[in-house]
Amino acid sequence: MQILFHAGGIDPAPWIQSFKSTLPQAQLREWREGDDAAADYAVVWKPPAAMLRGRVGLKAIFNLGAGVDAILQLGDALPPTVPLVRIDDAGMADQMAEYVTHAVLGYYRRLDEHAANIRQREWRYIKPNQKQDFSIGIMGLGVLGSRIASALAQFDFPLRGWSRTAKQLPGVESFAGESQLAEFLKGTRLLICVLPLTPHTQDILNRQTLSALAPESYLINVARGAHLVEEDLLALVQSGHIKGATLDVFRQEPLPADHPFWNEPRIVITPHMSAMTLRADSVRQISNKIAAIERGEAVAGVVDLARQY
Ligand code: NDP
Ligand code: OXD
Repeated sequence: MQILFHAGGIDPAPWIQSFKSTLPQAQLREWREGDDAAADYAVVWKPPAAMLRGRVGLKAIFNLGAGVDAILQLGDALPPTVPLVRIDDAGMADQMAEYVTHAVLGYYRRLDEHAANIRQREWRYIKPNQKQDFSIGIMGLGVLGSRIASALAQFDFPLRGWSRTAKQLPGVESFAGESQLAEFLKGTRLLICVLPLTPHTQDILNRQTLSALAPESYLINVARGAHLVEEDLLALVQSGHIKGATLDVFRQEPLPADHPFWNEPRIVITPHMSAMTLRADSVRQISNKIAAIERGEAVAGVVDLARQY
C-alpha cells in the first residue's frame, strides 16, 4: 500500500515514523513536486493543487484537521470521486472545550476587568454577572460544538445552539437554519463560533449579526478567520456593544504586525491553537480508517462535498 504525505509547514519525519508503526505494511513517502507515481491514499494538510490533481486512483484523501476549507479551495484539482475524510475529534473536542470554557468563565466572572484594574493597582469591587442574564449561544453543534455545549452545561448557563439541522442536546435550546438565526442571536450574551467555513458561513460574524446580540456581549471565534468581518468587530468593541472578544483565528495568519487588533486590549488573541491536531491520536484514527476501507467498510468523517463540510 502506497501512502503520500504532505503537511505544509509541518515536519513530516515524525508523522511518517508514526504511520510506519501503525501501518507496518504501508510504504509512506513525502510528496514532492513532480511526483505523480501511483498511490492508494493521501494524508494532507493544505496540499498544493499539483499533489492531488488527476489522482482519481486514490481510495481516500485524509485531511489532517477538522476544517476542510483549505483543501476545498483547490477546486477542480481535487478529484471529486475520491472520498475526503476529515479528522473526527481525535482529542480536539476536549481541547476546544477547555479553551472555550476558560474564556467563558473569565468573561462571566469578569476576570478581564479585574485583571485590568489590578494592573492599575486598583482594589475594586465589580458587580457580578447573573447566570440567568448570561445566555451563551454556540454556532455549530457538530463534533466540537456539542462537546463545548456539554462542558458549559455543567455550569448551568442558559445555552442555545444554532446549526443547519435541529438538534436535541441536554440543556441546549436548538435553533436551526437561516430562518432562526435572528431569534438565536437576540438575547445571546456570549457568542461562540465553531462553524465550518463554507460559502454560507463566510462573513457570518458581521455588523448586523453582532449588533443583534445583547448589549455588552462577548464573542469567541475558534472556527476560521473568514467567518468574522474584522473591521465590524473592531467598531462594535470600540462602541462598547461588544465588551470583549477572544479570537483564535484570523483572516490572515500569522496576524500581521500592524493589525489593529494588537492594540485593542478588549480583544484577546491566540495563535490558532485552541484545538491542535494531536499526532498520536490522529495517526491512530487515520490508520484505523485505512484498515476499515481496506476491509470494504464505511468510515466516519467523510466530507459531503455538496455541503462543503
Ligand atoms: P462539524 O462538521 O462536526 O460540525 C459543523 C456544525 O456546523 C454542524 O452542527 C453543522 O450543522 C453546523 N453548520 C454547518 N453549516 C451551517 C450553516 N450554514 N448554518 C448553520 N449551521 C451550520 O465540524 P467540527 O465541529 O468538527 O469543526 C467545526 C470547525 O471548527 C471546523 O470546520 C474548523 O474550521 C474549526 N476548527 C478550528 C480549530 C482551531 O484550532 N481553531 C481546530 C479544529 C477545527 P448540522 O449539524 O446541522 O450539519
Ligand atoms: C482544524 C484546525 O481545522 O486545526 O483542524 O484548524
